[in-house]
Amino acid sequence: MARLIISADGPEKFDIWKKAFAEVAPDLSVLSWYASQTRLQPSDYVLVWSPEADHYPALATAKAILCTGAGVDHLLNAPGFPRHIPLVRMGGEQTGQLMADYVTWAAIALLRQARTWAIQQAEQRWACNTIARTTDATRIGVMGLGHLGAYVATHLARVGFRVSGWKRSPATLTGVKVYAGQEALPEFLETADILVNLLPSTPQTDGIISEEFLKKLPRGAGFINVGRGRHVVQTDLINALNAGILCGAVLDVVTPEPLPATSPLWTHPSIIITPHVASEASPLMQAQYVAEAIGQIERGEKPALLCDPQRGY
Ligand code: OXD
Repeated sequence: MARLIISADGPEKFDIWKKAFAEVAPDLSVLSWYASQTRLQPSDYVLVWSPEADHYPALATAKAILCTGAGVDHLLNAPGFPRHIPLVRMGGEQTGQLMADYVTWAAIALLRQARTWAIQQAEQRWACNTIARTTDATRIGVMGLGHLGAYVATHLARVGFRVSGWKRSPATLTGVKVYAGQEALPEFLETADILVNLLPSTPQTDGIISEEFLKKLPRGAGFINVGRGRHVVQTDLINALNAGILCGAVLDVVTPEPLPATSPLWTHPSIIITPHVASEASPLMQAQYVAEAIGQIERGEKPALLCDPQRGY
């Protein structure tokens, strides 16, 4: 029987995880990382989010590490993290659906300038900002067409947006015009009334969203960040909003997290902030995904979201 040691979310959440795994994978033996009797064996799987550095030597003896995050940059970039151990990112149907729902909400919030309504409500002020911008007349560009990006882009196309996507290598996606490679990036940006960032965080992509970059979008475009805060040069984003280069931004990820109370992002009249909550699937759905990935590894198959440490995601 395969064993899964849970370190994710600390000792307090272990019972929730245990119950979820008991429901979807009763054959899996589930133990807490924090129980004094738990000793990691080389055939063990470990579920983590952001383990302490002093966990790394033990993690280096696991059969595979599974992460509750869709992004694993925080692990791959951490000095001493055992990059040689197979590492699987979070995925699954519900993770994709939640992200697609979030981005749809954020895009419509940008179209209708929902931030203005929230400000007016806080001030108890009735002022009509009727804006006749519709989904079918809006071009939305999804940057990063990995597991989540592809899910989001096809969903937005079903909702009625005019959708394009950008990735490093060519691909086909139903209802989505795909731009591939560095040379196609300017054209992709020129045609995005709303830009959605879903790139992985790597040394090549960190800081990519600068004022210069945002100027390549149609003037007054909207921006949604569900990738990483590190992708964005924060002062450039604020400058772009203040200069009308962007009409608004919805940020689920920022740097640092949690965002300090002193950050100007909190109070900017064109920014909506959410606390990195776009796509966290329920423990049951995450458990199901993890159990499936473990099953695949046990059968000698390769899980679809197995990381390539060289690539960085
Ligand atoms: C992430 C996540 O990796 O929320 O950002 O899953």
